[in-house]
Amino acid sequence: MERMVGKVRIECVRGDITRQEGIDAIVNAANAELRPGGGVAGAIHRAAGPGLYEECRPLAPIKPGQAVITGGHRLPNRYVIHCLGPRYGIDEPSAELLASCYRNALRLAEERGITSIAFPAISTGVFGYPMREAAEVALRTVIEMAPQLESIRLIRFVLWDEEALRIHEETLVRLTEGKGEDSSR
Ligand code: AR6
Repeated sequence: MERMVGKVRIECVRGDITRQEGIDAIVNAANAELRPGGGVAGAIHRAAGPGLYEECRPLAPIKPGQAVITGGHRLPNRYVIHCLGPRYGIDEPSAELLASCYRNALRLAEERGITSIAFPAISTGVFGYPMREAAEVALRTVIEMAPQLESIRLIRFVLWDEEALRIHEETLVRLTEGKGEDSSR
């Protein structure tokens, strides 16, 4: 499903972040060292090939809430934006650090004139952030930033399972009620 916030389309889909053909930049739920690791990071580095880690190495380490940008290598996307999410209950304030990930990723994307970006649910795997709380922070942050965005016209959330998709859809509907025109499908 999708909603328009001003000129920006916000979509929630179920899928694999490494298979987002037609999207300029995908976002990595990275670790501080920008190493391959597991989950989203492992999948992205596997799909991108070893050149991605070569490019990442001099950019590490990064802090919770920070984001850095690299090329997409063998991915179908021109760029990867690597965000370090907070470990829930450890890196505090978690909600503020998680919001910073989304804000910093969108800022980097705007600097490059990117028009479309796909996010996974940062911090909701190994880092233990409850899905509903994370969805609230993520969607609220991108909805707040949408009116200021000049190049970005599509923000896609790529959710791994049905439950995560349902939570993001419900949250997106609730947070956009009464905002702009509806375009549910
Ligand atoms: N596409 C989309 N979403 C996915 C995919 C995929 N291919 N694979 C998993 N998810 P995680 P984090 C979902 O653990 O919590 C890594 O080892 C997953 O179900 O990848 O930020 C790094 O090296 C979950 O909802 O990221 C770090 O050390 C969400 O993506 C650490 O984990 C995020 O799960 C980062 O932990």
